[in-house]
Amino acid sequence: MKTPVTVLGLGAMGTALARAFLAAGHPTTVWNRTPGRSPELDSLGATRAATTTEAVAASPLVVVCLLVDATVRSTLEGLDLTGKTVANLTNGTPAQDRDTAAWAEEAGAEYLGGGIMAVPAMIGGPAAFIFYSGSPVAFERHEADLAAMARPEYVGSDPGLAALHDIALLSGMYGMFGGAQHALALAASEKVSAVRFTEDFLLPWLTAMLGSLPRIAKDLDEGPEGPAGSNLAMQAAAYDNLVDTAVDQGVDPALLVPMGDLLRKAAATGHGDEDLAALVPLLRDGA
Ligand code: FVH
Repeated sequence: MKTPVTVLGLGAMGTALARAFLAAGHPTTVWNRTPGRSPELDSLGATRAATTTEAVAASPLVVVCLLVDATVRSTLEGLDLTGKTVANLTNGTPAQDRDTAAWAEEAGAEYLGGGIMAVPAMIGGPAAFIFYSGSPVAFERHEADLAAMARPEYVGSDPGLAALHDIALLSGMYGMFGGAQHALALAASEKVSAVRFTEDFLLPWLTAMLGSLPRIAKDLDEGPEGPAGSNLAMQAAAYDNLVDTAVDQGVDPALLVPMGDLLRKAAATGHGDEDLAALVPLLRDGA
């Protein structure tokens, strides 16, 4: 028999997680603040708990997927978590996860912080993965159970590390989408078809540029291998044209400006002949 699991929170993501557990044959108890949400789970075999006490009592593994960290704390407040593994997949900061871990352990639980790298439709599919950090014992005990939702990636015993990985990837994603949205606004300023621009040019270009990420990472870990192919002094000089074009076309340059400032700072502080990897230490400690 598969491990019984409880899912607290039946928003879009919690519902997808509960569905995945049911599909994998786990006895699944669900609870949501607003009763009756996601009625399709009933016909799939979920057991609805009327209270959080009932929900937590039903399973050794309690997966929490609520709106924000404060919601998690108010939902779990006062519950006896003795002997439970709490896998908190709610988006939060590393500091919030460390605090919530200490608090949950005080209430008797073993705690795993989590970061879901998927949208609901991807849950249970091959591209989805979830970062975990915190109790190594709890992770080892439940790794196979957690795999029903998405590939589990354990990143360390510090409960804040999963959130750090999650937030780092989301930061990269928003930078990427911000850049793409700016490009689309420029294209739209001359009534260029968004579909053609995206499919024929933007996507292939961004895909090709993403191919340089491993080289940037290697430069960071091991130091630059050779002279920069696209030095930062050149990039800083050319970057003014990006901002000027945005202004000329009536597009808000707000998303572009900080990168220009950083490139100029790099050039002004002796990194002009280096490659993009040199921006990472500048961002981290201004060096
Ligand atoms: N959906 C996504 O694409 C992303 C993918 C990556 C991970 N995130 C994070 O997952 C958490 C839940 O997100 P969600 O998509 O399920 O969000 P909603 O559909 O808006 O559902 C929110 C649930 O939270 C419950 N809730 C809100 N406030 C309270 C409260 N004060 N007390 C108890 N529960 C609360 C809400 O309940 P109800 O409104 O139905 O009563 C939903 O169950 C989130 O951290 C994402 O960042 C999703």
